[in-house]
Amino acid sequence: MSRTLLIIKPDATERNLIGYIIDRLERARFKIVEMRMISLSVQQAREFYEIHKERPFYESLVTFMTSGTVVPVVLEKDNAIADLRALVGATNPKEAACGTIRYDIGRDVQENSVHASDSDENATREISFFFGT
Ligand code: 3AN
Repeated sequence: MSRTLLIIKPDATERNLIGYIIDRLERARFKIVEMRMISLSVQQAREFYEIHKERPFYESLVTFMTSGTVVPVVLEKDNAIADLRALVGATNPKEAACGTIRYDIGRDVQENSVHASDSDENATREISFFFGT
């Protein structure tokens, strides 16, 4: 079993899609291990996305991620990181495969409804960022 982190982003919480996303995760056999509803401060959002700080979309991403409620969720499953990335789909919903969460509900490349850890190292860092474990 391995663990990964998903975040339900403000564009999805605003459209009342928390239950829908959790249902998709459970149907795909992810176990919900921990979950919270929070508002990120600008400082927290900057720190979380520090890896992107030189990218042109960084400030806009921070503004978006602090614009509403977010729901970080720790998930457990065999092959959790790769399986969650597959379920979530490509960054740009217009390029995401049919049947992925971003294909179904993502708005655009920034407001793409969910975040998913992309490596073991980042999953550990991101879980610890929100849950300190
Ligand atoms: P992913 O979330 O698919 O791993 P990353 O890590 O490249 O994608 O980007 C992190 C987040 O930054 C994305 N989920 C998205 O919200 C935002 N983002 C990525 N590329 C762009 C872009 N070209 N314009 C605006 N926002 C972007």
